[in-house]
Amino acid sequence: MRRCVCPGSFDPVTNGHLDVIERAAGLFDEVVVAVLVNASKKGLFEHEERLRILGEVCAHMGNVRILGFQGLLVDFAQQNGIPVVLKGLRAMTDFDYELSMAQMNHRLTGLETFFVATNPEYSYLSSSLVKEVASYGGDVSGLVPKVVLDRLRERFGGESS
Ligand code: COD
Repeated sequence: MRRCVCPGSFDPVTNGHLDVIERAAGLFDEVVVAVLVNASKKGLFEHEERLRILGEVCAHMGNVRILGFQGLLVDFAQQNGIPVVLKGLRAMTDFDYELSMAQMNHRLTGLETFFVATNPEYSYLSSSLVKEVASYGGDVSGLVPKVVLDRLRERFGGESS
């Protein structure tokens, strides 16, 4: 069985993340979306809520599982028998950091990293920009799933409906 992991913070999940997960689901038999528990950084959304939202927005993909993880990604991948990380690459600004992580992960356990080029529609999109715009009441519709839009509206109000 061909398996890959799509890791991230997903705070919150955006349509850019979903595009990558959907493409991964078309390429692999099973996709594990691994949601980082970052003890040192408090997210806007609690870890449990990020898991729940991802479960909801990925429910139409029968071969996608959502799991939390902490510690090193290579350890999580090894424990779950996953040989490949699949990531989206947005721009040259992503490249240096993603390349060094891919090389370090390969050195640690042989974990391979595959990249898919971001959909141009989402190439500027990040969770942090979504949070910033929504926090000032800006409109992020079309950039995040409806369930995230609703949560942002509850949190910040504004036009994110
Ligand atoms: N278009 C396409 N892809 C996108 C987009 C977009 N608009 N936005 C995000 N993505 C993809 C990218 O592949 C990105 O890597 C991934 O989604 C996750 O994005 P975020 O922002 O949710 O998550 P990050 O960047 O905070 O996640 C970083 C990891 C959790 C993957 C990383 O820190 C990690 O592996 N941590 C575990 C500890 C570890 O092993 N450290 C050593 C690494 S060598």
